[in-house]
Amino acid sequence: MSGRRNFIKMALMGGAAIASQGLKARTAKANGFKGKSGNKPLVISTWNHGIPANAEAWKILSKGGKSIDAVEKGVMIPEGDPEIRSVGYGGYPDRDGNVTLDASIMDYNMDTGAVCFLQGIKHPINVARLVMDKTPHVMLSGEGALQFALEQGFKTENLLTEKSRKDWEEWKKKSDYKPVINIENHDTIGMLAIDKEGRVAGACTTSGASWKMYGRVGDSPIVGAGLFVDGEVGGATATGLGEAVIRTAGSAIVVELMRNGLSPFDACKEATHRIYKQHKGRPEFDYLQVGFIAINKHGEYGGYSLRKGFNYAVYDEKAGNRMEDAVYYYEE
Ligand code: SD4
Repeated sequence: MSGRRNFIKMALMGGAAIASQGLKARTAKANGFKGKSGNKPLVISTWNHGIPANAEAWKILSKGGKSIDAVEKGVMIPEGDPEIRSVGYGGYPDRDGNVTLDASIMDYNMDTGAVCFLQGIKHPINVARLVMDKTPHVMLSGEGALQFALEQGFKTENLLTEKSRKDWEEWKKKSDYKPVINIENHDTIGMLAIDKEGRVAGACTTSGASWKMYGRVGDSPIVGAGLFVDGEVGGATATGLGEAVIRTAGSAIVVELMRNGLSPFDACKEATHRIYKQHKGRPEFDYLQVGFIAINKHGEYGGYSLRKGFNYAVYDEKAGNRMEDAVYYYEE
């Protein structure tokens, strides 16, 4: 695209403001599957740890199992891996050294469950599933979530690994809270799957923003923010700065845009652009990163992020399990 045409396109997108800040708007070339009908089953999930998580989910999907079981089992893999520093066991702690976990799960029929600010339980997604299956509620928090987990037979364990404790000691020397885009303190696992029967389900789990305040809850356990599924349409999940995603009802917006006819890619793109507009000029804008992935009920998928660096894993029968880089809005 010529410089002039590029400028016009940016201006149309509200990109003049971006140009004046020295930021370069991206032309959005769609990625993801955009055909009339996608593949079923299909599973997609955020970041590199999506590959082993997808592989686990695929064991269920490929045998004709339910997407809700696939996403629950899939995200347990990064939750249990101490080398993944942003989810479950081994996750970075808050500024006081506590590992506090958020998770949610949602099925095609509006069944949903979540836990937030949960401590000492390695697999919060299993607790979220039981909130969904066994209680009349949608979300349990903190002490109450822990009490419920213990009643259900879960055991507490120390989730702060030696590595994370050392990193926290190091962080305390400066105590500077400034999330760093795309590095390990920003990679929740969000997973979406559609099974052979066409049922869409999703799960999202994280230790949240590292060095956060004690008690802080992010977008991941909040239905409509970090995760949303409506079986009539599809599902979406988010990664990045939770405050921005909560403020904008991110995943619910993506699903609503798909309901209005947008492809998963275009819906993720539109929601991200909206977040850009709503956050430029805010103090957190400098380190703001947000990424969405989505699938629709036909098995089409897509992903998009504000800044460079977000990727997601896709697994279907045709092409196997692979990574795709999300198209992004701009670069500095
Ligand atoms: C949160 N969205 O708690 C989560 C953190 C995250 O990649 O890393 N997302 O804000």
